[in-house]
Amino acid sequence: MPASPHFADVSSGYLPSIEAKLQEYCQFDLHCPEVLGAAIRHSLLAPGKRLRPLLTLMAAEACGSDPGVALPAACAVEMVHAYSLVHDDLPAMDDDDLRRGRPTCHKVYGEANAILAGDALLTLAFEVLARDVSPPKAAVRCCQLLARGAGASGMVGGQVDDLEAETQENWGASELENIHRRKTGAMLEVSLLLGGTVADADEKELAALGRYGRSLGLAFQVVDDLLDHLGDEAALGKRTGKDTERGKLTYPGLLGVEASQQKASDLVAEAIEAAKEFGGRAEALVSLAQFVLQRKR
Ligand code: GRG
Repeated sequence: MPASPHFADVSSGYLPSIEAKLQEYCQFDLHCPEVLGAAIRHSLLAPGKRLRPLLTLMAAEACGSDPGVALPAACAVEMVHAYSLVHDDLPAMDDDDLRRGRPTCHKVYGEANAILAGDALLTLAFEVLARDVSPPKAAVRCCQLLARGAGASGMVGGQVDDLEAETQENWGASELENIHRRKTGAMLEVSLLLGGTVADADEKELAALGRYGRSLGLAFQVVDDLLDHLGDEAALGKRTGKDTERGKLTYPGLLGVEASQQKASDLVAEAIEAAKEFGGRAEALVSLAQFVLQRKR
């Protein structure tokens, strides 16, 4: 597959509007306690890659819409993602000190405030969708899709099984795939479906976005496991090697490094194939898929 030197250029066309809108949504009125606003801003405005909001804008564009129309939905997805990272870093879960190159939310603001900042980010996402997506029918559909992707049968359920996997010695490749399709993949897929929904995509387009998202979501996780295994903490902005330390089920652990790299490459090729449905309008989605394979953070 050809290299993707252009992803930085491609994404720079979308990122400033995402950052500006996230900033705008962090201007709370006087009813928000100062420490809560600070904890939310610490987590949401930290330098993440913004892959999920990028997917939302790029999906809307692939379906023929102005990507700007998808900004509220894109920010809502990033809010849910930020909440999941804050909660995942807590001592009761992954117990991490570093995230996005900064001290984790609970390290700076304490555990109770970190839990509450996560709760507030999750609820803010649905406020944004309900208020800022139009027409109302699209807003309702976006709320439903995001709730399903983030909830018990999606990200939260995947996280529960991921924690459970630490004590299940006979779980293998199919259990691992099942975990990651929900824990990580569901949110990546829903990011695309929200973009398609605000662009009023037809069934065929939504199905192609779903195929792209499912393949990309799993590829993203295989690469995430590889990055944790091969470990460059400075580039990643978080601790590495933790999965192996805890005896977690991972792709390099199960398949080895080379077969995992091949699996990620095959999945990205599948995603790119699905994006062909959109012809030239999916150039950005193709570039993002190549970036996922080559990313170092
Ligand atoms: C706590 C309900 C709950 C769920 C947590 C998303 C998640 C589920 C846990 C995060 C732990 C983790 C490192 C998962 C691997 C894949 C992943 C989601 C990585 C972080 O996403 P990136 O790389 O991060 O897109 P940035 O910081 O760039 O946004």
